[in-house]
Amino acid sequence: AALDSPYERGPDPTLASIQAVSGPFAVTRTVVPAGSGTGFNRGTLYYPTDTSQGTFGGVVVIPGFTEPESTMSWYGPRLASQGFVVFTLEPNTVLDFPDARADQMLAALTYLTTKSAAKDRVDPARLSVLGHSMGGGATFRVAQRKPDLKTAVAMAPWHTEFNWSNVKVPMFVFGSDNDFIAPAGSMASSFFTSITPAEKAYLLLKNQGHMAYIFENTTIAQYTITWLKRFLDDDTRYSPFLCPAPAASAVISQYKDTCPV
Ligand code: 9J3
Repeated sequence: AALDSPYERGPDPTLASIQAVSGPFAVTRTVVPAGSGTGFNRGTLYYPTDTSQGTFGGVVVIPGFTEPESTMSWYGPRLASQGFVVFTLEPNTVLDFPDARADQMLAALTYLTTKSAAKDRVDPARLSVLGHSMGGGATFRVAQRKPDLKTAVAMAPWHTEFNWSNVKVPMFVFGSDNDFIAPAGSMASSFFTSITPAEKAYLLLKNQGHMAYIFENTTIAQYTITWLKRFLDDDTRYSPFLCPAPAASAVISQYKDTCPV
């Protein structure tokens, strides 16, 4: 197909390709030891080995309260194999609150684009963040503090602030219908309602709890990949997988959007 976006990467998507455990790109994994940069702890880079298609969008990933990096490791190969440079982080301490995690993600974005082993493979103008729980709260803070982010993905976000009306970054927000730690009604849904980008979407997982996001899950992967493709790569080949919005199903309790995306 003709390239509608200069940032399109990989073949035309199908439902099978966005649900697949691995995408079309072979992936390299590189450990980033503590002390590699300032403002964050340590982490792991996952990036496509293919250097023939230009740069890729970059995504910094952080887990939630008490969770080590490993709880979010599954996003590394899953996203990178679709054509993204992914940097999963170990928080400075697993007890850090959301705003401390936001500081770490911002520092990690700078490291990723200026010093990391993937710095020549990532486009510094196309960056995103993704986080679970307190990492999801951190994701809202990063979107607020870095309005030139192309997009951000928050999963069962937890924060003590509820009004994010000055966030203009297109965000995808996940909630879980059985979350008693960061209840979706008061957190994910409220935060989602408050943000004011032109485009945003909210997916309430059905029969899932707070920890759903630390386990490999087709629905979570599918919508994360599709949203990142659409907003980090400006790849409208993925729009039909977002709009019209998916109906409620065995895995989706509710979906809210601003279609057309
Ligand atoms: O990151 C999270 O799982 C936040 C939920 C939490 O345990 O908050 C308690 C202060």
